[in-house]
Amino acid sequence: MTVQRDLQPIERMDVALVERYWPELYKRNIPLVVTGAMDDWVALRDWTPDFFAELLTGMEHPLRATDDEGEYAFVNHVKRTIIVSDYIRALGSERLQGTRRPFFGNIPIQDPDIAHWFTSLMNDFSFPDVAPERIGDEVRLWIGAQGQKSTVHNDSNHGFNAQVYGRKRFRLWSPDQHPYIYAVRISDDTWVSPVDWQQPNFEEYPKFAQAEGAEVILEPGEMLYIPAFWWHAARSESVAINANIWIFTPDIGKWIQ
Ligand SMILES: O=C(O)CCC(=O)C(=O)O
Repeated sequence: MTVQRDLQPIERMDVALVERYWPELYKRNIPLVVTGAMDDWVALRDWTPDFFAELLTGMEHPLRATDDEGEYAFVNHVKRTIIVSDYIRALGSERLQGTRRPFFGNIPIQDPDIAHWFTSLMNDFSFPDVAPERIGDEVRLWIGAQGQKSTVHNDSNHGFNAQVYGRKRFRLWSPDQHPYIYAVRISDDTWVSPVDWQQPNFEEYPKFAQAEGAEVILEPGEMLYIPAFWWHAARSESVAINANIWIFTPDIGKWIQ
């Protein structure tokens, strides 16, 4: 039987050290669990499913029809418009047999088309003060049910993903693990893997067994630093609310293979 390599833990570091030693950490190019960065976040106290169900009353939004990103990318490329507050209220309920929910995730809350829904939240969080050379950033909101999962992909920017509510499992692989990931390019700058990283089919993807990954389950108040081009995937272990920031710097190009 093929067995996956052991997963490595991810180093933890207080935000004060992350901010102080950022240039060195940046050069090291490894993920970190950043602690203490959310101690003052109003979001950590206030953001719950009920809070968002109330805040987003009246919002309708087109979403992927499945909260399994692998299924969306490779099987069922469909979106449908949902009433967001109904979706949020149903997050804790059982899924109907054999069905998946949509996913109110990857929501660009500064996008002018929807920003008015989120104006009152903008002082509820602040991400670490790093990357002074940044040429832009983007904050996104993710509210999903237990079992929501993203597929293995990478981003051409640095990311900090903050666990605001519930728990989320993150698996990461360094860029040099690319030969074992089977990533395919599905758009200009999006590379994703068809491998189900939680239940890999080693007959179809035998090299995935050699991939050396690291894993953490983020608890509320913890934040994960994902360096640019690190392969990563996530799964909600409970109803989960996350906010993340993508930081763009001039030195990052595109992933090219
Ligand atoms: O939460 C997820 O499902 C994916 C998060 C992610 O890809 C990111 O933070 O860059």
